[in-house]
Amino acid sequence: ILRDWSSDVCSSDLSKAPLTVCITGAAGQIGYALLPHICSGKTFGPDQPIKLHLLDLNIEGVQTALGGVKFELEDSTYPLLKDVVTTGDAKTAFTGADAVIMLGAFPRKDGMERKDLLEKNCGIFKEQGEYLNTVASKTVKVLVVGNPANTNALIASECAPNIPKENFSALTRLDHNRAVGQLALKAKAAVEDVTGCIIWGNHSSTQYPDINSATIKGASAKDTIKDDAWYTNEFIPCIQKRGAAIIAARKLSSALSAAQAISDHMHDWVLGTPAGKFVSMAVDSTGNPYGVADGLMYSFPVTCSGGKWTIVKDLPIGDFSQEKMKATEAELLEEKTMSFGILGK
Ligand code: NAX
Repeated sequence: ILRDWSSDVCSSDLSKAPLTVCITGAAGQIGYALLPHICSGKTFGPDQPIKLHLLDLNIEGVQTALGGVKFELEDSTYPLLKDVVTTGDAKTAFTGADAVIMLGAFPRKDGMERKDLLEKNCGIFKEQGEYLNTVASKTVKVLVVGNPANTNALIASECAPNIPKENFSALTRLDHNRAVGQLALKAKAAVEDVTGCIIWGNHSSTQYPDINSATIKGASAKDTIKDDAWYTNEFIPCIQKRGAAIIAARKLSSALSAAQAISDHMHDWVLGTPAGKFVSMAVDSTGNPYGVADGLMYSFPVTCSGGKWTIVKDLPIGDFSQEKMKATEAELLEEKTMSFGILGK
């Protein structure tokens, strides 16, 4: 069955057809925090029934833990939740999937070089991309979260030529939400009054959190704050290194806020961004209006409507921004060269 993403998923008959949502790495900590968003209707709409395909490693202990998650889903009696499949087999997990959220990736271990990490993840995302290509819905929407998220998404997309490139994305919404949150704190404003923050580039410490187009209660954020030194010396590094700060404090990486961001990303992609608001998504850069190299999975400001994202055009880019956007582009180009080399492309 092909899902017509251009229709309003919340309306009429489509709300009756369950959406098959596959989550990889579902036994991990983000999976645990994300499931309530999806099953309660917060992510895909309050009248959208869901079938879950939960994938994790085919290892006994991991599959037992995943089974425990299924027990808890049963005990939660979510009215929208129609079925839960747990599996260690990627082909089973991706079969018929309308939406795929890829949390599962090989974690960076002590002493591992970036190339080693890319090598491990190239293998995973090549194989999973090939399965997506053959057994997922042809209109599937894929969000890659597992790091290095942008390049993993690029590899999955490369290995799934039957699925349009625009159906793949990587998560930078967490970075975006962090920027909104910090700006609101600085301005002593409500988060809903802050709009127009942008994350450019990679979900890594080279990302560029840009507030030059941001507004607070309709007024320029920079004019409201009047503190450029804070922006360059505190805000930008804070957002770039927020993930590390959370690991240092919690001894675990972000999960609560990551789950919220994933839910926001899928919600806005499927159901649309509110009028006058844009968000950040890492998407195919080909043909972008900001001169970023084609063929990367680069984070841009986007609006979404009818299940499709569009890069917001004509935003002001000064020399400072240009330099930062180039630096993160260079890192993505390097990751692409390395991973395509590993794949022999
Ligand atoms: P966890 O280690 O808690 O869970 C990951 C799960 O994935 C584990 O259950 C593991 O068994 C499973 N897994 C590993 N390889 C797999 C494979 N080949 N197929 C299926 N399952 C597999 O990590 P968690 O905290 O949930 O984070 C998940 C991923 O999100 C990590 O790669 C993390 O780095 C990344 N993050 C990305 C963020 C982003 O903004 N893009 C922010 C949050 C997070 O740090």
